[in-house]
Amino acid sequence: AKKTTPETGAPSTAQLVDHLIVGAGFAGLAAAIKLQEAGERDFLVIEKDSDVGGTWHINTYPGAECDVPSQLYSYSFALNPDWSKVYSPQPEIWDYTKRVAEESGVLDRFVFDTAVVDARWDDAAQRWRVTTTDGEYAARTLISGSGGLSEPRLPEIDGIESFQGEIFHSARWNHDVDLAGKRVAVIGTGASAIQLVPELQKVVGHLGHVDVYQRTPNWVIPRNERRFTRVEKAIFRHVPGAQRAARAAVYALLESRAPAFTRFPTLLKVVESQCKKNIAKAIDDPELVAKVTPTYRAGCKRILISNSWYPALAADNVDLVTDPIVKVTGDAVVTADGEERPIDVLVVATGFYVTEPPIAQHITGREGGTLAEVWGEAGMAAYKGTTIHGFPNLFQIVGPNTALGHSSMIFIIESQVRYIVDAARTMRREGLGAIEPTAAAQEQWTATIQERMKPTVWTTGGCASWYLDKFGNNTTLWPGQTFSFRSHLSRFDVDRYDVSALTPSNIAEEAVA
Ligand code: N01
Repeated sequence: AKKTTPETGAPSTAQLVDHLIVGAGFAGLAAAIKLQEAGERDFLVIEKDSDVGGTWHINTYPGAECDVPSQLYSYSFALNPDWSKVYSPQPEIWDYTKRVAEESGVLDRFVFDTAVVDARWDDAAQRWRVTTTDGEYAARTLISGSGGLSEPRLPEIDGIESFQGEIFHSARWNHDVDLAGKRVAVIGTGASAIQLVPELQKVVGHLGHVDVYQRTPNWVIPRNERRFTRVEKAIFRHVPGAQRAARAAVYALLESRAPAFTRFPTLLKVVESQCKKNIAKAIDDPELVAKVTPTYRAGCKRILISNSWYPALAADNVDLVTDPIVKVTGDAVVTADGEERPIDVLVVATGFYVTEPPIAQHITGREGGTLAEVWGEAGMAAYKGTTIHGFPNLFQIVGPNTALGHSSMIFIIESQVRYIVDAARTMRREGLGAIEPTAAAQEQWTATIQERMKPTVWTTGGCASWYLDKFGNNTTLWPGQTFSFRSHLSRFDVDRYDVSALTPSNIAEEAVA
């Protein structure tokens, strides 16, 4: 990786760069590759961790796999004929991102183990002044691919800091802890927990025990899992168009489900009956059946897929605890019914900061307020989920209302990256130093989205979820088909932006650099 700071201290001047990309996950990597292809070669990628892969590098808990079919969970420009299974395991996805990064020839512009400390828009220079843990940059555009689900949220539970055993979050798995024979508590029953508990149940063995603390049950449908055969892989590799056709079929199937989430939530009853069958197959105990059966509409929270979750809960060495946790002591979890369950290890699978993304605290816009302050007052909002009024030349990949409950985020990421690359081209062609969506454009976009949220299952389904912010607005999901998102972002619509020409002094600054 390129070093920008002498070993002995900070540089006297910031490094000028056209595009500074934050994050080396699927989003940042796609931005780097596509900017390079477009001839925008002056970019750097800043990554706080030690490798590419983002969430697929960090989340190494046992059982970590993708719940989107592998055919769709890859870049359209780098299909992978070698996926081992219908749903890929985490190590394979991480390897894929490493391979794509290497083969695309962008890796020499990645700066690892470096975090953004502060990013401020300098209106006079028409640049982002960015301070990192390893040097300073002055960037024409700031492209944030820092991830929607990247900062672990630890539960606020009385006494949790006094726990004397090992404690870790699902997204920061401590592989040094030998779990065989241990008494382990898992707090949370979301997408991460349902993958890790069945593995944990096996690892602790008959001498160990797992207590799973559930606040809200999820709808969990069967996972249509199988390995790809050698013949299939050979066809994907050698028959032109075969893998693209398989991918298109998966895409069409997933898209056909979108209207049930957005316009016709009663259709999701079908999912509920699938899930109830999934429960009945694995669990006999009527009390446990009642505990795991949700009372809200399927889809209101993310629908989960697993064949091993219910069997794990029914196992002899697992207890599902639904009494609310009141406190954690030095060696036990205490629930409202007065039960105290002793444990050696505490795993918190309690999710992420989503509607208050931590990167927003570090980004200061044209008016001097941080993005966290602006979003804290009114909720997250961005024009087309990507650009933000008051924050010129900032592009947020996986920004507000871009996440999906039904399909692959990589499709969304590629749509946003196309828009960003077109913006960069437009700026260069038209000699623009700054672009910023007008307040009216952003307000109109946000109002339309919030209107479209009204009939969706996320609003009407009768659950509390991380999709909703403190005002009760869904500022995370895209309320429609993914192809309509792509079509909205098919070209950079400069007419919805306030623009300013590159100033002569700034052109001179570039010439010197
Ligand atoms: O986190 P979550 P996650 N006391 O926020 C509970 C993606 N993902 O890491 O439902 C007790 O969904 C909380 O309870 P409740 C995917 O998009 C993808 O599991 O809020 N419990 C919930 O059960 C997913 O949606 C894959 O009542 C507390 C759990 O903790 C997203 O990541 C795999 C609590 C948190 O669930 C997040 O999933 C894994 C407290 N104080 C994740 N606080 C793929 O396969 C929270 N909870 C691609």
